[in-house]
Amino acid sequence: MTSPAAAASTTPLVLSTWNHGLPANRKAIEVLARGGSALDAVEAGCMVVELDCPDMTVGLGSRPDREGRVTLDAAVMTGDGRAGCVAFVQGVAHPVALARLVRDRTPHVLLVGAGAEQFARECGIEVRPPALTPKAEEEWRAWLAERRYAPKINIENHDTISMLALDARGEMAAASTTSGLAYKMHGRVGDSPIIGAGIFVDAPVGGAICTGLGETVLRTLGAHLAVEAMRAGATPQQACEAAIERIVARNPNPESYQVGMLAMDFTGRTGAFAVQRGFTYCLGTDLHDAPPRLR
Ligand code: SD4
Repeated sequence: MTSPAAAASTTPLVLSTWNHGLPANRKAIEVLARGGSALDAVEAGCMVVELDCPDMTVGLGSRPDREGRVTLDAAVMTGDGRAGCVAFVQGVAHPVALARLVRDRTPHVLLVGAGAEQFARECGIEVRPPALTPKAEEEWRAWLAERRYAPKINIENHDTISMLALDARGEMAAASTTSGLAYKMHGRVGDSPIIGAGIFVDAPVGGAICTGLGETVLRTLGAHLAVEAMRAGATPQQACEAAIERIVARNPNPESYQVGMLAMDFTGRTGAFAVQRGFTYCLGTDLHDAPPRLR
């Protein structure tokens, strides 16, 4: 079932996860104001955080996995269903740009590891040797002393940048880029680079993006759940709530994890919901707290 074709909004709109969504949104708004596409906007916005992420959860400055390697995941998708994703990539400063090249230049959707790095080199993108920032190295060595793996909610581990934008042509795009979870197993990939899990967009319905403990979202294809709820007539807010409800139903002990969900439809309505308190998101240049499922 497709929702009745309400007129697509042509007022540019940008929605993104966490506090670092603010600089990302500012960049995306600039791109849209110059006539750039929604895809250009989310790519440029994510790149800002890839270069400078004070939370050390996006880009090459991130905390590493338990072997001391920073491995990165990213994805882009447009409303026409075209998508590109990279996972388990090392040494690439802008995985979101590489994901876009997968979408634009290959017949594939997802490239991983050494193959994705080889594709980066073929596109003229530098692949740097493995390295940690001094701060990441110091924290990792301190972690090694105990080797206790306990993801913490809202801090340390959970600060992917995911973005949704609607442009003046009424087109929508989503993107996400992350280092995943700090001290994860080597080879672990989360929801962010998986279409339907971390991001999903489908014209003329809308899009959804997630952040948080990726395993809970992978088990339920969270972003796809929210978009399908909108297709069935839910508002973006109702869609986020329905998707979070399903995630909680399928993943026990919700007090032990966080998932934040954002959605937007083609008329420009938005929604936000999270498992727990503490999920901040940015709509345009405003920072908000998402309502939580657990009060
Ligand atoms: C992951 N969902 O790899 C990502 C992490 C995240 O905010 O969203 N952090 O599981």
